[in-house]
Amino acid sequence: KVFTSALCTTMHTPAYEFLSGAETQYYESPARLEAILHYLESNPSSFEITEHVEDFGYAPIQRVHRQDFLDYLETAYKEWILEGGHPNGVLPATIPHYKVARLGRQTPVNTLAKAGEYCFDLSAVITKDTFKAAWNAAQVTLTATKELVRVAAEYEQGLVEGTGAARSNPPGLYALVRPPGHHAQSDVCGGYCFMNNVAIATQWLIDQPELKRKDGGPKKIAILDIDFHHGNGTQEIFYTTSNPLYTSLHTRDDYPYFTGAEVEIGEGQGVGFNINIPLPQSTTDDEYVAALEKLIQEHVVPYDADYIMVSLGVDTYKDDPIAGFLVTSDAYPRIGNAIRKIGLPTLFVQEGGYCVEKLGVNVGGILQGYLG
Ligand code: Q9C
Ligand code: ZN
Repeated sequence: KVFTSALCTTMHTPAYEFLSGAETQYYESPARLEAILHYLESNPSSFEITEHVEDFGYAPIQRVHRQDFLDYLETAYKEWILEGGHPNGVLPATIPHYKVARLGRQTPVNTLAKAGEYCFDLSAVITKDTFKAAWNAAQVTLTATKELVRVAAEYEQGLVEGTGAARSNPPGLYALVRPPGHHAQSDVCGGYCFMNNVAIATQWLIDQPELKRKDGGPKKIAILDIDFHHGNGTQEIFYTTSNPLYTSLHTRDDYPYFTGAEVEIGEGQGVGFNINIPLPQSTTDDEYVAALEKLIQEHVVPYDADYIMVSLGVDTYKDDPIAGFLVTSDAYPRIGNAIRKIGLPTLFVQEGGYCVEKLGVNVGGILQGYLG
């Protein structure tokens, strides 16, 4: 079952961004979602699409993001325009680089300064409706997560009574959303991401009082981040906790450049619950699938989670315009199948992937591979 919303394609449409200093089209575009939706709609036997979105309000978002950051996201564009900013949207001019910040780290005086405080790069343009778009993506993801709880309970019941799906056919749902989330930290946006959809949904699952493991503790979640880029946002949000487990396959030789090393293992209670597996540029199908299977066997399965959250990026694809792996469309069903073999109820949440012509078949390939 696929959860999405028309608002994902109508809201938040910056015209351009900067890549290697040059002005280019904004790659994180509505056309991405339209392409995926079109593919899924053309395979109605596999996918049921719903635009039903529940309103979970502000609380689950506030559990993950700082209020001053959220206030900034909500008000930045209006203030930016009043201050004479360009209508394309808010981007920082000065980011408090740590070498400068050690001299002084004063309170930002206007929106251009706040942009540096709350945004870490030049690829998260805030437009008139960016806050609403990010809010909507979070709500769609939460709606799908609530449904995951329901189908997971049915699945468990079926396993116990031996009536339902076998362990080899765990339920899977998909939140088809934009803007993506995994680069958004608790108090800073970047990398096309404003609110961290996967983190918000994961924390919501952990917070549900009626959802308990047999030992009485909260449900355990393993996050599997298969976007080409490292999910610095999700890592930061959960860096000091043992639930969820964050795992990521990505390259260290590209954006966001400064995070994603294997030595980033977590802190305090979180030590051992942050797993980064960097892969070289030009990684191929077999190399990628082997790394994924190893990650699953060595880290995800032993964690003994109740649910899997997949940060589903297909910017691993060989022709992605901003990435550098050599993964072909043949690999995506294999990736989906490897995730299915974990045997746990899974929510796939859309992150990156910018080769619009192949997004449908690649995302669809993962989902079909999961369904078996
Ligand atoms: N030379 C996601 O896939 N700019 N974000 C990259 C590369 C930002 C990617 C510049 C890329 C962000 C969700
Ligand atoms: Zn990405």
